[in-house]
Amino acid sequence: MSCQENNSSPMRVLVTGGSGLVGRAIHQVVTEEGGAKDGEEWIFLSSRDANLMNKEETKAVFEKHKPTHVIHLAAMVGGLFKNMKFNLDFWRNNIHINDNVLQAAHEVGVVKVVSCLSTCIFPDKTTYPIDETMIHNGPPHDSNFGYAYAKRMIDVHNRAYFQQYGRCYTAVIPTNVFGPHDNFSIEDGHVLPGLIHKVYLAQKGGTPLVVWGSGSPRRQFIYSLDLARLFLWVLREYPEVDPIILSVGEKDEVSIKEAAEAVVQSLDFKGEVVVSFGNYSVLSQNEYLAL
Ligand code: GFB
Repeated sequence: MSCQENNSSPMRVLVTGGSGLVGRAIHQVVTEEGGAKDGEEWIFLSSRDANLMNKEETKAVFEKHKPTHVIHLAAMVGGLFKNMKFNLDFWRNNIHINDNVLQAAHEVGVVKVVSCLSTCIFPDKTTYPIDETMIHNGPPHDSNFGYAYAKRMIDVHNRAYFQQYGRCYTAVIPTNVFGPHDNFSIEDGHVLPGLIHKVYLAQKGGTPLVVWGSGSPRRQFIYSLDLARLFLWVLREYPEVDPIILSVGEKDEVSIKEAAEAVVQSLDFKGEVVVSFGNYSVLSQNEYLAL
């Protein structure tokens, strides 16, 4: 579905989730790498500016800034284990945020929105290679169904805004993102910042590094600044409503064990490395093997 935005004046871009991992990377590309064009205005929102789960606050912040374009990153996010504990919160909070943001954008006349999905929204049982047409083809993995279904619904919003109002609202599907300003919480964060934090503690305490699980699950990782540059391309050039996958090539997929080895090497960790099922109490060994 190709859409055409009608806007010739310089963009005023509002970035929701502007203080997060991807938001700060976009800020860096825009301010330090000449990513912004002359006359453009970029506004980076953080949770202090508005509670996007609240419809009135969302509407007010959009009316205040009157953006022409939006990069929508704000979301409740977390690593696998936080997802497993709070599926209901991931579903409800993200559904509210997305509905409020997209409707406020529509009401103030935003001509283009680029929202952020995630490769974890794809069906659990699928064929490879995966492409963008497959996101609704079956249930997502059970571990994060709340987050995955909420993110999938952005695609439903986008298609419906196009069908009913001709809006050019689209989405990108990045793979696992890492980079500066990540969430380094061991309990709630993603695997790379979690491992970096754990290596730091193991180095300080002279204790072993414990890598959770079997180490064999495979992931693709994209650096936040690379993703930020791709976001700008999508905002300026990508003319479709259908989402677009932003990932590394399949040959760049790594196992969790290889990811842990890379962290160990980069931080020059000389201690013992243990791959363990036992260290995260919510999971049995069989459940772990499914992740
Ligand atoms: O980044 P992560 O938490 O999330 O990675 P997902 C989980 C994998 O890394 C599992 C292993 O196989 C874990 O057993 N792992 C090993 C660790 N050590 C650690 C550690 O110290 N911390 C963590 N967190 N994992 C999330 C989705 O999936 O990815 C979200 O749940 C979102 O919805 C996000 O899409 C991108 O890659 O499994």
